[in-house]
Amino acid sequence: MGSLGAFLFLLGALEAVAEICVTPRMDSQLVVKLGQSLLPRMDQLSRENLNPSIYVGLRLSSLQAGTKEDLYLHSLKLDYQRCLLGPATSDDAGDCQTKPSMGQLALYMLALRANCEFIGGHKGDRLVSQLKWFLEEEKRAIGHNHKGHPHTSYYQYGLSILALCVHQKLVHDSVVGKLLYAVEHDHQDHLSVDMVAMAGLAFTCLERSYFNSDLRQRITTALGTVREKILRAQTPEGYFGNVYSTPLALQLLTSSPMSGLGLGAACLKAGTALLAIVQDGAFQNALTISQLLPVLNHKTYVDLIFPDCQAPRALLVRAPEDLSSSHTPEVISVTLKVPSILPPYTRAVSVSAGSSLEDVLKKAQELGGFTYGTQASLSGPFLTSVMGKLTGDREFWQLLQAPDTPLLQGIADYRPQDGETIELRLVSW
Ligand code: B12
Repeated sequence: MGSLGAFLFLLGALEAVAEICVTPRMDSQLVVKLGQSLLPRMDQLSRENLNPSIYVGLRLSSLQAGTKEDLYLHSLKLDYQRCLLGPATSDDAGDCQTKPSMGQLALYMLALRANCEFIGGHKGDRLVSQLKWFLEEEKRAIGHNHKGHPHTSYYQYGLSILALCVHQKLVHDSVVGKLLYAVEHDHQDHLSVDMVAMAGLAFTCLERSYFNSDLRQRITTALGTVREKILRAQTPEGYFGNVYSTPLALQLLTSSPMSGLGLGAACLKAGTALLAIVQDGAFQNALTISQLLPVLNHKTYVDLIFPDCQAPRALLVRAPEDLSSSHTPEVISVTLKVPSILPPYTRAVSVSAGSSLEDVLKKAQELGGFTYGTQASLSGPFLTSVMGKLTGDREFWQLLQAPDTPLLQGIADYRPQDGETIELRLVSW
């Protein structure tokens, strides 16, 4: 081969590499730190705190929590089976007031698969039937003309199809068809990056498993659309959507077999931005960490079709406690604003530096003239009501940094700075 030939060959090879979605390797100590932050969460085995996403994230990571991990799965099994299958006796009612949702059941099924179990037997079959029934209900809510919306979201819809798929359970074409339609007709990008990424992961599983063969062409095309939407949503910093949707977006881009133009460079940029912000401590929330850990181990939820339960994983040990002396905390002032009510509410609240937004809300409530309510979720406490005002259908209390910047974290994780104004705004989604 002449030197020109060699050059062209090299160019071709480089181009081929550039088309694969690879992310830079993260410092293993940083990965361990992320894993360690999940350990205290795994000691909390009450109904409200159990989180199947943590188990899935850990099993697809390069880390393990030893017997704690086994106990966690055991607790998940007891809890989910009791709450979903148990008789609704008065004994149970106290603990199971909130039954797992469709998406939570789907995550539980992913957790079982992450332990290389196939759901089966009488109890397992009932759980599968429940998930299929949930999906049928959602399909009905969307309606035959696609004018309606799922009661939950297309995120949970996709997650549920994915969970059934990795357990090799067939889902009716008409159910998959609703998700395909949503992706195909999302011309104004109403679906968030998280939602399209989850839909894409479900489609990838169906495609790889040769399921829904009559829809094969539409599934392949929709996967192309998903990839394009995600690439188009890349921010100048490199994130796909925002920092917290980037892990799922990368899961999708690394799992889909076909590569698009510029994919390699886009993934490299996203991966580099992600590593830098992880280093800065942006990932504190257990759910977001659980979605990130597989990416750092070059794994995705689609790998749950054939999980590798023998893969070596490093044993996590608890991090030594931080004994740095605590000096008298500085007091900061945060202004809380609720314009969506009558009369509008505004008040400056004093809290110690480093307090969470939830601490600010608590303090405002103690001071009087302000009330709020929350509901536990896998992401932490979700703000459900302000001044007694509950949200209507497809409404939520949005958290913003005034004047108009939506927060990227919930009330328990966000820590306002001195002089900041936080607005709680009732909006439709
Ligand atoms: C759908 C969705 C919503 C919907 C939920 C309503 C519905 N009917 O589904 C709406 C639009 C209301 C919403 C609101 C918010 N969301 Co949201 N949401 C999601 C999404 C796409 C899926 C959640 C889900 O269904 N999970 C699966 C089920 C099985 O888990 P679950 O715990 O049972 O689900 C419930 C909770 O997730 C809760 N919820 C939804 N978002 C958030 C955010 C926080 C912080 C909390 C505590 C709870 C919560 O609603 C779900 C349905 O009940 C995730 C994406 C992701 N990657 O996880 C983002 C996500 C969880 N949301 C996020 C954020 C930031 C918010 C807001 C704080 C935005 C804001 N500035 O106001 C608000 C919450 C404000 C509040 N009132 O407390 C971030 C959280 C990042 C983080 N650091 O933790 C994510 C990861 C999206 C992102 N990429 O930024 N969200």
